[in-house]
Amino acid sequence: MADRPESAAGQGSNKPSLSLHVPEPHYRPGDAVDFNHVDAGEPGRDPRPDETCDPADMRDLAYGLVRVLGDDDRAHGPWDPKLDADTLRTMLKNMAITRAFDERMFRGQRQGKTSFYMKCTGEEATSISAAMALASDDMVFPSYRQQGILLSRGYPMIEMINQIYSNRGDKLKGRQLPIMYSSREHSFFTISGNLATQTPQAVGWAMASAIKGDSRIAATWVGEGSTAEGDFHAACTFAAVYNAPVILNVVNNQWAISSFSGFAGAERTTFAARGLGYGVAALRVDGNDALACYAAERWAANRARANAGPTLIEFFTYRAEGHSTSDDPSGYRSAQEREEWPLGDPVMRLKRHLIALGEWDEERQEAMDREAAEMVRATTKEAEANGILGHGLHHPFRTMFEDVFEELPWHLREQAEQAIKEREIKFPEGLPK
Ligand SMILES: Cc1ncc(C[n+]2csc(CCOP(=O)(O)OP(=O)(O)O)c2C)c(N)n1
Ligand SMILES: [Mg+2]
Repeated sequence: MADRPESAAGQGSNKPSLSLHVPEPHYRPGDAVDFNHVDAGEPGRDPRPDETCDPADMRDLAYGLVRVLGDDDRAHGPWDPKLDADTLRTMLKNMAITRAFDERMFRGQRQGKTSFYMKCTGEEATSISAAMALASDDMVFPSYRQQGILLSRGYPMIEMINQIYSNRGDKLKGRQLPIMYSSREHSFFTISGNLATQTPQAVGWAMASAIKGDSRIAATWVGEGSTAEGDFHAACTFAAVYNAPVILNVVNNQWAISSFSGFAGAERTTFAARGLGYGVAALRVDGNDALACYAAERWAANRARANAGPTLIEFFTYRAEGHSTSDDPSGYRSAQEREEWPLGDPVMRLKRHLIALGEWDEERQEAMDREAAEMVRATTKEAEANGILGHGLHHPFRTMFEDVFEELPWHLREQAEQAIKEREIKFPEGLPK
């Protein structure tokens, strides 16, 4: 205590001096990892209340863990969504395509074809299985790790790659960071780099849908770290007050770049429990269990459609890879975490479930993975014909200022003129190749 500054009360005071708690992750690089502190519970254990349940009557579900798939690869308990084999195979395929896409785009960044990429490895169920439980025209407000939703909704992969390469085919004309897609046709709201802004937007959209007497609901995805943003709390308040038909999905992958979830409050309570304080129904779900993710999202969608209110779902999962291509997790966390993580891999668990049902086998899995990789490879080649990021501007410079306002406001007109003048001064001989 010698290095502590003297308290305001001065030396000799017998009042206890105040101190703060600074969270520290369980493991750092090189540490041996055991996840004994994670209480995964038994699959099939948690009850499934009626969708119109009062949030106060389902409090325990904010502290439990809804799980369906057991170690025996069978579905257990009341949350089993009882999906047919075709739907399960489609889900598995969407996951395989997403994983193959992530692999290829990550490599593309390393090869200098784009500046940035973010994988969702290990978290595929939280977006793909969840989104499959929604109607295809329900409006989604994703963060940057839900590429699986677009791929599941049939958005053309080439459009995604064009956007990542900011090339001639990029519908967003190179004005967004790579991976920040947007598709009105697929009810996929433009991704924003400003964390958590999508949460009040989703609630507002859901409120507007209800005001118009529409039947479409909204769902948003936000990382656990981002729930520390004020926007998330404004979203919860509005959702609760107006009983908005919205689902707030919190993807707790336990890391926010190099900050572990403790900095967003994970040491104190669960992320699902945040909902209870607002009077919002809350579920805590095994995010690596595709069936549980589907079942929870469907429960919340049914609730919203019945005008029974919003739901906050915490998907408990693990970010298996780095935050992005700009990150190196070996600098701040133990490499053993990924291997020791007790809830496994969502793709492998779903695969084994289908095999246990007699509806799948290793040969078909291998063929599907090969096909997915080949499809991504061919589409990448096709997109590369439109150019790659490193090869200069693919859209005229002035387009940077267009398409947001119907008429360019005066301050942007001034900015545009200034920017063009600066470029003329910098490159009097014309732009470099
Ligand atoms: C308002 C704001 N603050 C900080 C950042 C920088 N930033 C980008 S991603 C990120 C981590 C977010 O972690 P989390 O919400 O857990 O999502 P995850 O990346 O784990 O999916 C941070 C701090 C930002 N983009 N916006
Ligand atoms: Mg996170």
